[in-house]
Amino acid sequence: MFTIRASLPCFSRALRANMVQERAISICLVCGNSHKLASIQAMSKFSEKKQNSIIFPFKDLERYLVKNVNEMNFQMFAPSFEDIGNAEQFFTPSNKHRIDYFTSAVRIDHAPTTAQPEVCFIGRSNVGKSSLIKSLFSLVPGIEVRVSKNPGHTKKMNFFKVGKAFAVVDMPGYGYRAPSDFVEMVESYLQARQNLKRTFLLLDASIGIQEADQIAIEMCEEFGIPYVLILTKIDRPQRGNLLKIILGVQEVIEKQTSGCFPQLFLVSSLNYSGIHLLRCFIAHITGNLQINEHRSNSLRSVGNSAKN
Ligand SMILES: Nc1nc2c(ncn2[C@@H]2O[C@H](COP(=O)(O)OP(=O)(O)OP(=O)(O)O)[C@@H](O)[C@H]2O)c(=O)[nH]1
Ligand SMILES: [Mg+2]
Repeated sequence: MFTIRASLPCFSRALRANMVQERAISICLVCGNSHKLASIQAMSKFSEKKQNSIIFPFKDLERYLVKNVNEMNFQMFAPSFEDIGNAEQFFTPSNKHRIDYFTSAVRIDHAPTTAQPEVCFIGRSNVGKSSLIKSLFSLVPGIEVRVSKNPGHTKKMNFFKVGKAFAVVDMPGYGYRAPSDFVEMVESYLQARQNLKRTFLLLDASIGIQEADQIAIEMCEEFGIPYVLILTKIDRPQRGNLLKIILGVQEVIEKQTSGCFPQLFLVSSLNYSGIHLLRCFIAHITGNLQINEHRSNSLRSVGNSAKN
């Protein structure tokens, strides 16, 4: 059986060398005050160009791509502004649509039995999983998603309920300071969870695919689960480096994967780049949002190639 654990010692050394030595400060960020870019409505104050570059971060970069790069895969999921606005309602709480932290589990048999479709976020510790979920839920006053500068902060599988529409699971990270029961917890979840619609595997935009990430990709392939790669913290690298990383990851997707969605998603939880698009994607793949027919065709063809 595949295991991430085999790579941990060497991964841990590499990561430790790269880590900024920071003291253990745990930050609990409570999303009470909405960021000026958190909602489509709030963004309407900004120019169309700015809105476009926040919603479709790849659009800002495509003019720098050399001509022989196939841009198709970068734009497979390209909903309209209207679709994106419609998706936002699923991330906006109301009396009839409550969005909140639900429960935590350290074993698959302790996970809640829910019928709703579920999506989960996996990746190296510190890659930004909890921060991304916090940004997705930034329109929910008082919801608590804990993020930390310290790797290995999230120790359990944390379940968030999004009304009756779907559930979101924040996973512990692999690599440095991963919980000792990580493999048993996460692998069993990924293999056994019947309502798991999509797994989002996060990669750091400044680093790209590391050895442990490669193993995680192979794990998703072996399990036959549909998954999507996301580059996090795209606010950090310089444009040239970001493009290099994007092309490298895209090449891995094309050449080494079959269950991975062809389009790489780019996000920054700091400035909301790509967050609205990802909300729309989640609403769509959980079966809550219909989008333009010709676009959803390309999605369906991908869904067919993997467990859905
Ligand atoms: N600049 C920048 N920093 C980010 C971004 N996303 C997360 N961070 C920072 O990265 C650090 C780790 O974030 P978390 O969201 O806790 O990472 P995680 O993947 O949940 O980590 P574990 O729970 O330890 O596995 C924190 O200091 C965040 O503020 C981003 O988009 N841009
Ligand atoms: Mg976390």
